[in-house]
Amino acid sequence: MDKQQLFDEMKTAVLEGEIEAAEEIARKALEMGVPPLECIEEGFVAGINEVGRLFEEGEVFLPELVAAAEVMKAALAILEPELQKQQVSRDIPGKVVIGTMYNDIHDIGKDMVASMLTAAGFEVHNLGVNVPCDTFVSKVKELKPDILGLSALLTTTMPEQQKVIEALEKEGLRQNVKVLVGGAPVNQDWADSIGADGFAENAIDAVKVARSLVKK
Ligand code: B12
Repeated sequence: MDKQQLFDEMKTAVLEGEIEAAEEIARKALEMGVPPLECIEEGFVAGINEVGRLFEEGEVFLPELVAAAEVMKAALAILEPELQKQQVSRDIPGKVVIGTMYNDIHDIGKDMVASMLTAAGFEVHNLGVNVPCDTFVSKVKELKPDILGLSALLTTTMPEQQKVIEALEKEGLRQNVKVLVGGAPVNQDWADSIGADGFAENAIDAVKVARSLVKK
């Protein structure tokens, strides 16, 4: 079986909500020496993006979306430890606090960012999902991170990113921390308009941007 066939099977497993098939193919890919990041990006993420497209077009519904997300999580549970093993670096470039905005429960992408940052050596504190603005602020006070990562997957939760930035300003904490925003509906224009310090489109770019933010 070649790599493309493996990736196609991963995509199919996500589309069909097949957890066991996904786990099996993820393990097989690792045994064959396929880099875990390639499996995530070319196989599983491709699958979930396709599910998102079908959902938008009204061809699949919430239960399928939930099933696809569960498959994705099961596959990531196998692939991410390998990713971290392969990429661990010794220096600690900085401390990151990351979470998904209030009223938003999407965490697959945010956890990938957290995982890639951990793999790149950052000390990462993952606050989870549905994080209220006050919690972000109090964690910045308590943990004094170099970077605060804010993830929004819904257009309705993007304004929460702005709210957190404003709250940090109000508390006199804004100068102490770089704010990095992301999530599918977020873009550079939005990041600029709310006064964020950085935006990244995916987990790989997130590491690049995070590195450049801690250098500044
Ligand atoms: C899986 C999924 C779900 C799962 C989430 C499971 C989970 N544990 O995360 C479930 C089924 C629970 C779900 C629920 C809902 N969902 Co949903 N979901 C998706 C779907 C298909 C995929 C999201 C995903 O995981 N993508 C894969 C990851 C790898 O990509 P990602 O999240 O974009 O993350 C990458 C980047 O954005 C970036 N990134 C992410 N976070 C951060 C943070 C930082 C700091 C940085 C730098 C970068 C970064 O890096 C990541 C890795 O590369 C998307 C469609 C899509 N294609 O986005 C819809 C989607 C986001 N959902 C949508 C909707 C509408 C909903 C619901 C409201 C549905 C409903 N009627 O109930 C609920 C919302 C519940 C809530 N309050 O949050 C809409 C949002 C529309 C909009 N404009 O707001 C979408 C776009 C589907 C659609 N096309 O209509 N969903």
